[in-house]
Amino acid sequence: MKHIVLFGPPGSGKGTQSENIIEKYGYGHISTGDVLRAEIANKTDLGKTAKDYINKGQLVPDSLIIDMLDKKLDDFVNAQGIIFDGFPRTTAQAEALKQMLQKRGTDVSVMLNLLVPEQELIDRLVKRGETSGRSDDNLETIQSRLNTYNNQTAPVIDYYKAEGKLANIKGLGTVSGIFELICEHIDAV
Ligand code: B4P
Repeated sequence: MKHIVLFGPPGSGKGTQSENIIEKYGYGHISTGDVLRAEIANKTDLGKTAKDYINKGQLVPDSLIIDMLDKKLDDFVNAQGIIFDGFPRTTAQAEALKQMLQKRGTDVSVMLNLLVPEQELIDRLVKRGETSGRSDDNLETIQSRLNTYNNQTAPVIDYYKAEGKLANIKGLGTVSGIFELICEHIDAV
């Protein structure tokens, strides 16, 4: 089973490219952002807690995310592969993922790191904010999300580099062109 970590700053195309990967490869998909938004919509305890962090552009605490993910993994025991979209976002989450997969006799196959210049990220997210209805797609929260990414999430790149699993991908260009690069890496593992 292939385990693909789809990584990058907010707006880098993780959600967008996940859809393409699912369509072509039929892999299972875990987007922690989507799961949290569903929890918020359903007004669960987790959703109520997560809402405040998301609206401030901060990360939801590791312990909540890790528990949530551990349960979710059991949905995909028969999948040919799993895409982790937006997870891990801290080195503690990366370490937890390693342990969760080890417990199931497996490991991360590759980390695909989408590289996109910061101004492009801001432009994409502001544009998405015009129609998405997402409470975190406004300029102030976008700036905060980018700071959070630089301070807490970017170190995850070194974690996977040290494991020999980092693949950098230019995330600027057409969605289909970027998807071709992604496929080359998925097919190579
Ligand atoms: P996410 O839902 O993961 O949101 P995101 O990082 O903004 O990326 P997303 O996948 O939505 O956007 P994409 O790049 O595809 O997280 C939201 C929040 O949840 C976080 O801020 C955090 O608070 C919380 N959270 C989630 N996971 C967590 C975790 N593990 N730990 C703690 N907290 C967590 O697309 C952006 C836009 O760009 C789209 O409009 C798209 O159409 C466009 N686009 C994509 N590719 C393009 C291209 N090549 N050219 C032009 N536009 C493109």
